[in-house]
Amino acid sequence: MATNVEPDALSGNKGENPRKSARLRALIEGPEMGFLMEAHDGLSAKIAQEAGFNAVWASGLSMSAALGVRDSNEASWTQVLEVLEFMADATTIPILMDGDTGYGNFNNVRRLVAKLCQRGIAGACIEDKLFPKTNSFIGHGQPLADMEEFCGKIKAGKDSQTDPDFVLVARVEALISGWGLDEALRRAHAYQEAGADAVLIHSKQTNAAEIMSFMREWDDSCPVVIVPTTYYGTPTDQFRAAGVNAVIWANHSVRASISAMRDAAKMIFEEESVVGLEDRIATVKDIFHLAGNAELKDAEDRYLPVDNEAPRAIVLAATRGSALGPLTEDRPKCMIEIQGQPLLRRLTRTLRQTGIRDVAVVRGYAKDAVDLPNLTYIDNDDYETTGEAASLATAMDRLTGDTVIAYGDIMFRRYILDALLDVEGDIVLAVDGMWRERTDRSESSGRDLVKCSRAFSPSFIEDDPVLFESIITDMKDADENTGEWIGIARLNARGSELIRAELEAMRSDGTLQSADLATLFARLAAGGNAPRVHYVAGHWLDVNDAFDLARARDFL
Ligand code: SPV
Ligand code: MG
Repeated sequence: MATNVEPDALSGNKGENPRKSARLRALIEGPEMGFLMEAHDGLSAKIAQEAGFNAVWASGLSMSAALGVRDSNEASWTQVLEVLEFMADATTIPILMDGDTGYGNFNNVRRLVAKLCQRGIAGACIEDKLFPKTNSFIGHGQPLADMEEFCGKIKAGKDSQTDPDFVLVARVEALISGWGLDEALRRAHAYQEAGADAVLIHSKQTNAAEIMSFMREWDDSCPVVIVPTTYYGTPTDQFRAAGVNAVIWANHSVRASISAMRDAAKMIFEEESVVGLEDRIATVKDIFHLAGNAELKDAEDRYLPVDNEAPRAIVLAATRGSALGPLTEDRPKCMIEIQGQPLLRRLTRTLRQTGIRDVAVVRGYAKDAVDLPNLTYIDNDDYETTGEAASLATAMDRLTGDTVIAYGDIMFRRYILDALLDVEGDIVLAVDGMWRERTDRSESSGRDLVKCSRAFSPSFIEDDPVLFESIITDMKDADENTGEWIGIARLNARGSELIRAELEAMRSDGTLQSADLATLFARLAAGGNAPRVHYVAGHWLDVNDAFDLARARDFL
């Protein structure tokens, strides 16, 4: 990889200016006290950025914990590098890496710094202890590195950076190891003179007294960074007043996640259910949002070849379904869950199983509640005053080539669509020849009943095409040639063209607004372009009321 390439270009965040390293430098050197939030993987780094932080602390303790190992260099530096790369790809804010002791001597630091620059990591912090390191909060009086040897590491690191703004922070452990303030100051000065861009003065006291003493004595020859993990009770304004340049919240993300994961696992284990948990944890949709799935969908549209052979689908889902009462107060009926999954998801899955990838949904009532991923949405904002034909007209641009039109409130066995796709004809409608059995029981009686050129019989063989003739508007006209259109139509390129033309004609003569689709088909039939009928015998349903909902559950 070339040096100084912004790795987050991979996730679409191209050409951030100024570079991350320059932004980290400004955060540490600037007049305001800056903050860095701990992260330990791509997700926690994103969450730190989402919260508003301008920089990430890639904590050794937290990355180790997240990998299930100890903060004792048990994860190799290249394994840590891999974690850092995910974090950098996932965010646009700079990352200061916890480089522990530099993973060896000056030579290891050279290679580490060069690699970090290559991967777009803005800076590293190395500490004056011995490899393999031990976390500063463990034990007492850990041995310190020889000061001269550590200065050599700093020089080697600075000489190896290929990014001019890369920030090398030297961490002074003298206070933690019990060497006292004078040794801490002596080392801090030596490290600054060796080329460190900032010093991190660490303390494990439960109050900020020794940090404040250090700040009083410090001559400001380079910025100072602190980590108030144990002296968290001190208000940050006191650090500001003392001249601290940056504060690291070093492990709070991993600690928060440990508590949350523990609670969730315990509850699920004990209750053998997630019911009590569901409302308290992030949704799966939130995961998609954090992962940037919308960007991937856009990229698919830009880069994946369009399969012109595969039919597309338009799902009409603008109506509320008021007969379902409170169930459709905050969502249209297509989003009502049938055994845990919205009707629309079940429908789109059936469409996809037959090879239809490109699915557009016309929304209207409570449109924000219709938000399943990987669908294209078209809005009919006049849904209250318009009907199905007007909804379809909002998707006019997509009425090209092979297209399936479906109501958003239906469920059907997949074979029905498979067969429909195979029937020849410009416009083919799936019509239930056994409609009487249905309408005897359902309140939807009489809706979408159509007169066909021949009657259905169970032993029916579609040799001669059956054609759509007219709509039944009065039940007394129903006879043996009557069937119920189930709400699925298949068009080929010519069929799409015919429908487009008819919709335009309806727009011109003022009938578009209130017409339903059966009226559209009747107009086509009257004009000599009768849709073909493909008879089915049940194995589908639509959801209009509570009775239908019960049937839908049985249907599964
Ligand atoms: C880390 O976060 O890994 C640190 C800070 O090095 S501390 O744990 O306080 O040493
Ligand atoms: Mg550490």
